Amino acid sequence: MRLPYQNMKFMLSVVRMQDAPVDEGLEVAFAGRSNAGKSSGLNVLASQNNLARTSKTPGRTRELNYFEIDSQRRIVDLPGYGYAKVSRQVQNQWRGLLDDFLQNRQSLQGLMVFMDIRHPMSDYDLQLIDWCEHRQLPLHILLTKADKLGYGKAKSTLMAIRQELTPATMPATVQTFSALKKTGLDEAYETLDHWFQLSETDEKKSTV
Ligand SMILES: Nc1nc2c(ncn2[C@@H]2O[C@H](COP(=O)(O)OP(=O)(O)O)[C@@H](O)[C@H]2O)c(=O)[nH]1
Ligand SMILES: [Mg+2]
Repeated sequence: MRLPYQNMKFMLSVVRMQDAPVDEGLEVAFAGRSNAGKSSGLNVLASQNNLARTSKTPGRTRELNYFEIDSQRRIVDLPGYGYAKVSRQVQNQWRGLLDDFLQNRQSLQGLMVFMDIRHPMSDYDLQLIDWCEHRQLPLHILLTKADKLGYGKAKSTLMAIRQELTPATMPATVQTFSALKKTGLDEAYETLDHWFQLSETDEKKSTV
């Protein structure tokens, strides 16, 4: 367990930015295709089993889901994308919401992009990276479900993605992660602490 993330609470879901929490304080967005492992990642980072609904039925989420860490810090789970089962109209709605969010949200400190390590850098992922580049917003990629690959293959995928990020002009980092095996947690926390402006001394680790 790790403070302050274990204090995370669900705040609200919104389908329009007008309904989002006041654009103050510090916000970090979790993004990625449906089924990439965002909800599982969020649950593990918060040390809570049912904070974010994990689902074997992909593509359900059509809202921005807000989670509060403390009065100044929030995580927002962005709508997934990449499954063709929804209509073009619904896809356009998601796209409009994401555009609005990514272009205008002032409290946004960084984007964590979740990618299944077996299928990284989809078109959608590349668009998210472009958004970061455009806004000069820090990017951190979690290569999820690393337990699905052997060590060597996971490592070579990590190196290849790191190489692909070298031309980026914003801060851009990448790591391997497994919600199942709980690996890569410390690296993810370090990035979050940095974006949430939690200094070394504020950072409290619980041994419970
Ligand atoms: N093996 C493995 N499966 C995972 C891991 N993380 C998520 N999954 C599975 O991947 C599926 C999608 O996960 P979910 O967190 O709902 O993805 P989301 O759509 O991005 O929120 C679920 O069946 C999870 O159990 C992981 O680290 N390892
Ligand atoms: Mg989810």
